Amino acid sequence: MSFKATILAAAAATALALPAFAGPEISIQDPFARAAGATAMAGAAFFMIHNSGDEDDRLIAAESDISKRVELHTHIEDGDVMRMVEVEEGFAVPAGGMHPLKRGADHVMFMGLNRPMEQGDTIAVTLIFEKSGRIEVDIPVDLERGEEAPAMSDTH
Ligand SMILES: [Cu+2]
Repeated sequence: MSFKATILAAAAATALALPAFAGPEISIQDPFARAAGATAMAGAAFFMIHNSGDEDDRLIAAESDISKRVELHTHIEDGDVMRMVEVEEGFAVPAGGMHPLKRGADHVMFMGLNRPMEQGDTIAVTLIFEKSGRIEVDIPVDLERGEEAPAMSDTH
């Protein structure tokens, strides 16, 4: 109840501060990346996408020199196993909303690593949005994070 009230108050304050703003307003929060395993040829990045604007947007691609390919992936249930698939249409971020990328769900996938992802490294990633265009993010490698998620996201 009070949490909701806080959000409404924050939204009202933003509207007052930016009366003329129109369009999506994207910010990336709490990013981290990890290798898919100790000797992995792949890795993934996770973060929260916020859209504080008044228009929907969509993450449609990502680029980085960490790997030969960078794809937008999600996990789907295939019988009793989880399988990763590329999401061609990308991830929608509604106006005034957010879209989480997290382990076992939507993520940015690095395939064919050009160098190992070491704890403490930072990976420069360009996120490409349908309307907001290119947004550069420095994503810290944190191999110890997110272990609460099912380990099956490490199996590919
Ligand atoms: Cu993946």
